[in-house]
Amino acid sequence: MKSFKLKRLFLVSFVFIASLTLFSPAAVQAAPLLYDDFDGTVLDSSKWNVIEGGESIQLSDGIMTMQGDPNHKRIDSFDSFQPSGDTLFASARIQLGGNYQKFGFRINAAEFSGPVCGFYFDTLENENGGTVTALIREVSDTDTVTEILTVPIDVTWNEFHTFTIEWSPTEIAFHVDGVEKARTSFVCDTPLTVGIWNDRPESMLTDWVEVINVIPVSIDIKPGSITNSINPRSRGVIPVALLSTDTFDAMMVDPATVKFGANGISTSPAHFAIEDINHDGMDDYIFQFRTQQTGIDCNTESATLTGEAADGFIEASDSVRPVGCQSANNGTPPGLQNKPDKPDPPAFENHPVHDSKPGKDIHPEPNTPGQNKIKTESKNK
Ligand SMILES: [Ca+2]
Ligand SMILES: [Ca+2]
Ligand SMILES: [Ca+2]
Repeated sequence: MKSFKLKRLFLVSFVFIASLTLFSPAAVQAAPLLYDDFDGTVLDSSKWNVIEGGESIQLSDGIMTMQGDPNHKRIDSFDSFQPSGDTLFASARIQLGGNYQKFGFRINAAEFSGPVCGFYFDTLENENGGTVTALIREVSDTDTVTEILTVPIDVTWNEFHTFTIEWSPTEIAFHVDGVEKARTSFVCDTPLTVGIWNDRPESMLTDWVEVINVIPVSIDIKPGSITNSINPRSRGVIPVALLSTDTFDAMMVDPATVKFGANGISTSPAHFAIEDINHDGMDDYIFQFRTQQTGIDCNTESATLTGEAADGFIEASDSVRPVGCQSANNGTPPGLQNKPDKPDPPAFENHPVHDSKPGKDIHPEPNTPGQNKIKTESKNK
């Protein structure tokens, strides 16, 4: 009898999950605005305009090498780009080998006259090598060059790194290997090309270049909690809601492309479900990510969700507050180590969810240790 009921429950659950799977949005592929993996034997002349030194540019095994002589070698994208509400991300996987090697939007703004801007990574001339500088330069009507940002960043040369420039309508940020290194408010409203430049005999190798458009979306880490306390040592999962709005339908996102994390690390969801999390009449996604795989540590202040939708890539961040990080013997009374978080609702335990690994049960992240302690203590008094 009991076994029959269990079997029936299992069957009902299976049908429900199967039907959810059937009605999940079809896999969508967001197309980059520019992508070149440098496969082939010659530079793709539909994507790149060789400004100087074309004879020094070679393609082999999926790598573009700029080498040869001390003259300028430079290619610019034929397309120019400009963020319009969304944010542009220009990335390249590059191996630097010498001074004066550059990647970015309108490399060397200084050589243009009139009001133009340029932002790029530049190895500059330096004595020691191994530093790339995040640069923003603006040239005025009177050809005056203003340096908006100059931030040296240590990198190892003769190794591949991923350099990314994040260009929103109001800010520019520089990332190396997924970690943000510099950010400043800066408005540049001219469409710009993406360029690669090598001005020295040392080789500069590029594995790929990509420019993508990212639609800003809204997420809620730990729905129901404002502080979003997370214990980085937890073996549980972190619930993250991807919310629909009047201008964005979360259902257009392919859940298979969603990732979440911090500090250059990200992970795919262990579970997901469709539910109107904020009760506004529009379906949202609720994802659960294994805490241990998110890269969130005791110094993390925010975490980011990324994914692909039908008409572009999505990205959103929300704050996190690491808890349970202080050692037990640091002199702080345990109850004062963490302010009590607003109690989280039992949330998603009662809702059917997709499970990428059937049979494995993952418990939602328990309340923070500080919170439990305070509750227990007040009960005992
Ligand atoms: Ca390649
Ligand atoms: Ca929250
Ligand atoms: Ca909703």
